[in-house]
Amino acid sequence: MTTDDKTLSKTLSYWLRHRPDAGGLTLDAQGWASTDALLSALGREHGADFDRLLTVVETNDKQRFEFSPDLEHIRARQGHSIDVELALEPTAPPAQLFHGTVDRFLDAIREGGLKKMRRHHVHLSPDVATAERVGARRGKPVILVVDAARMAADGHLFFVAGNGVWLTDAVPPDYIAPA
Ligand code: HQG
Repeated sequence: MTTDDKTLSKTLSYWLRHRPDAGGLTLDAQGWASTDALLSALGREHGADFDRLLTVVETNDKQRFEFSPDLEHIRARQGHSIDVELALEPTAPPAQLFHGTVDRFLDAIREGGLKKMRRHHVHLSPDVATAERVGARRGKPVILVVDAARMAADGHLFFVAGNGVWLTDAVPPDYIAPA
């Protein structure tokens, strides 16, 4: 991604996950915005057209966004702070999932488990390398292993976003171990 594409991607994240009003957009209950409305806003603020948008969506390092099959709507695949219902089906998770965090949160996580904080779900990674990248956004990454199989057996629901990020409501401390 060029720096410009990165800026565009950050704008998309901001509008489609957190502040659609900042781009003059409205999202439907499943988080979809009109591609045309988005293009108008992007044209105004970034001089970007449909080809640019398509490139940014397709080459996005974490496949954060998706188009509807007819390309008329676009949404963020996960990571919202506003109220959207992604309509994901509960899915059986792999035996283990991983969470990348940093040292300063460990006491609170040991005490209260993983919480969704400002997002709609706790975000978990399918592999250690991905969890390391997530944790590294905040400092030296610390990897936690989540016993997803036992959680699922105990009735906790898991969802997987189209880009492979696993989502769950909360992870109680008992299911968390250091890597
Ligand atoms: C921590 C990015 C204290 C948690 C990434 C994390 C991911 C606690 C932070 C996605 C806690 C929340 C999500 C507790 C959790 N006490 N701290 N009880 N429970 N935390 O950003 O997982 O680039 O909401 O460890 O790549 O870091 O946006 O979650 O450090 O996929 O597409 O509280 O966001 O993707 O931070 O990242 P976040 P996350 P995008």
